Amino acid sequence: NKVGVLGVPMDLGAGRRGVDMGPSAIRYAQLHTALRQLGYAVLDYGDVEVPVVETLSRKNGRSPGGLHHLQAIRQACEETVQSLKKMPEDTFPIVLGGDHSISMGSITGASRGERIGVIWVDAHGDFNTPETSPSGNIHGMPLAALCGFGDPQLVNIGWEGAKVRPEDVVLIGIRELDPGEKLLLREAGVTVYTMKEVDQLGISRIAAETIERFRGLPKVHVSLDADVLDPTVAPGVGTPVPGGLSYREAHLLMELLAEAGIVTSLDLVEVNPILDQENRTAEIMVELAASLLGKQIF
Ligand code: DIR
Ligand code: MN
Ligand code: MN
Ligand code: MN
Repeated sequence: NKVGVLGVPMDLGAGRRGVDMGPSAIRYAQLHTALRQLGYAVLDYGDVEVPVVETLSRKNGRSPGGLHHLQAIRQACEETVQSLKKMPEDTFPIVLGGDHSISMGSITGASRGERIGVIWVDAHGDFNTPETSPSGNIHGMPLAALCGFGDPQLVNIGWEGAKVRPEDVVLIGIRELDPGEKLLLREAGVTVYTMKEVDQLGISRIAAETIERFRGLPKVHVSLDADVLDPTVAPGVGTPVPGGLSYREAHLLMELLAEAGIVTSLDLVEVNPILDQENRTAEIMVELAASLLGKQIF
């Protein structure tokens, strides 16, 4: 019953500053205490080194297909893979972002080269390639890169090639997709539960279908983007989109996944303390992590 915490104070993949403070905010919201109360031995592995944006050359010259801060992000993700290797096999890794580009490192590292199912809980698909991205921001691309689409420098983080099969991906809470990203998701055959499906089917049915799909896989990763929550619940995010998961829907999803006992690693990403109200968003992320790791009301 061991948890390993690793911070990746990265904001180079996002369009706004501030998510680099996410790991501090989440630790300040007492992640360690919450998990220890559940009986886990929690070991903190510190933070991966991420360069300060002011030390980097301006935007790496974004031209059509250009990506902001590609080299620095790639390097930090490589280091994330290495840090996760240092955690013992029986440790459940929790990686604290940072913007969502860190998941190229966390999921690669957490997979340890085995087949891994990914539950991507987000307002956005993060399935852009340099060609489909309207922004050039890499936090809109990590899931595509993990599936083998996009810039080879992102696809080949850790080792060469795709880390995740598109049929082993489930997106939940989606409500904003770019046009090219939408086409690529369809072509790749990724399962997408938009907010329409959340409203129509309910989160418990979605959880059941996801559990059914992933049961039997050696690894299952939950990548939780704070902006999946409704902005009234989680205001501390850089790209808020109205109409998100309620507080209870998010908890119920985590509680049902915990009950199934299938999840082997977790990211908590895109918490922006500058835009937050008294660290509420980080606190909710800690509560959701506790639910995913077995906290029960009764
Ligand atoms: C948009 C925003 N799809 C982009 N993505 C965000 O820039 O690619 N992802 N905010 O979390
Ligand atoms: Mn995201
Ligand atoms: Mn998002
Ligand atoms: Mn984002």
